[in-house]
Amino acid sequence: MPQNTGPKEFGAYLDEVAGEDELLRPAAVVLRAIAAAGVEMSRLIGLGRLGGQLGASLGSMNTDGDVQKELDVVANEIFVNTFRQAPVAAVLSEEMKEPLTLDPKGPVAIAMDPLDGSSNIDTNVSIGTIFSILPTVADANAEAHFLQPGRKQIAAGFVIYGPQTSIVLALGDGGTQIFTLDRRDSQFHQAPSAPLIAKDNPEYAINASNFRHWEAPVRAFIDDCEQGAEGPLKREYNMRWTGSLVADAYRILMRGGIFLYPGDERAGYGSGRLRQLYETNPVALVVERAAGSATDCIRPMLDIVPAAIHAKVPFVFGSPVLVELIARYHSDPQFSDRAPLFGKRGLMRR
Ligand code: FDP
Repeated sequence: MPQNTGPKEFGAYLDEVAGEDELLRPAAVVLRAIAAAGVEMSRLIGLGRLGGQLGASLGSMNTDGDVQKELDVVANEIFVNTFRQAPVAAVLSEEMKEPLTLDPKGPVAIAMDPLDGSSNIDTNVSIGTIFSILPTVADANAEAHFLQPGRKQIAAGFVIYGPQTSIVLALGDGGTQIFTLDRRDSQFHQAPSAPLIAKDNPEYAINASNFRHWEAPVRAFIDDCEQGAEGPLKREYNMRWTGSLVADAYRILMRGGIFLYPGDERAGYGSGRLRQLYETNPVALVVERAAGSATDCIRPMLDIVPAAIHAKVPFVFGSPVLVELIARYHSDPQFSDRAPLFGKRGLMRR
């Protein structure tokens, strides 16, 4: 790890961390492209409705069956075009059914969600671009580059377009760093300190409207959080759900807590809603590198071999104490069994 010699401009940081490494150097080229496209996206999103109907539905669907918004498609074009100038073998995007081969000899492949949180475009809530850079697999087809566990990521993170536009980045062996766009010079500058996720903070984020669809351990955990100091967890919990993964992830980087998008019983939600290659894996890497934990409720997210390029996976991340607690709700019946025996612990509410 290079010595931290103080806040840096994004490009200078990339040069320092990448050095002469044969994979980090091309990754750095891709990251510069992401930063440039991020400036363009930030400007476009900042115009809001002055820029046209960016949140308007196009009537088409993405790979997941979500209705595509104009900004989803524009974002995809902006990023794919910028990668054409970079040493990228293939791009996988939420907006494209198949990976797109660019430079077959390129040493890296990139998976991305060009516009995450698109249901929030019109609401002026932070949205983002999530990216994951992987080394290519020799003599393999484009899909094989992406079907590697998240631990293989050379770099990953997200650009968040909010009151501040920032890049949250984990590169190489370095920790997670944040670079904020200075709109005066259109450059990203390193934040004075790296984010460090609090070991514990009783604040949870989950779409609680799905309570009745969740599996028993998740219902039990949220039930216990809601009971506060009078319940078995014996402390007050706070709840925050932005409904935009990058915004919820950024908050957790800043002050800890736990995020959950578990599998549930709704059709198509057996493994939750979030896609492994361009949502959970990159967020898991920045979370782990900032001293947090990330799992599928039980297994470390970064160790899970993706089942398919657009596979979904249950996702839990945040303060290690809370991520461990949700695993115990899954493994130890004392935590999750609401049978009368356990009712004696005062866990029965419904
Ligand atoms: P969106 O559909 O607005 O793009 O994966 C996409 C995502 O948002 C995440 O950003 C967010 O965490 C989640 O879906 C919200 O899901 P719910 O609508 O089920 O709450």
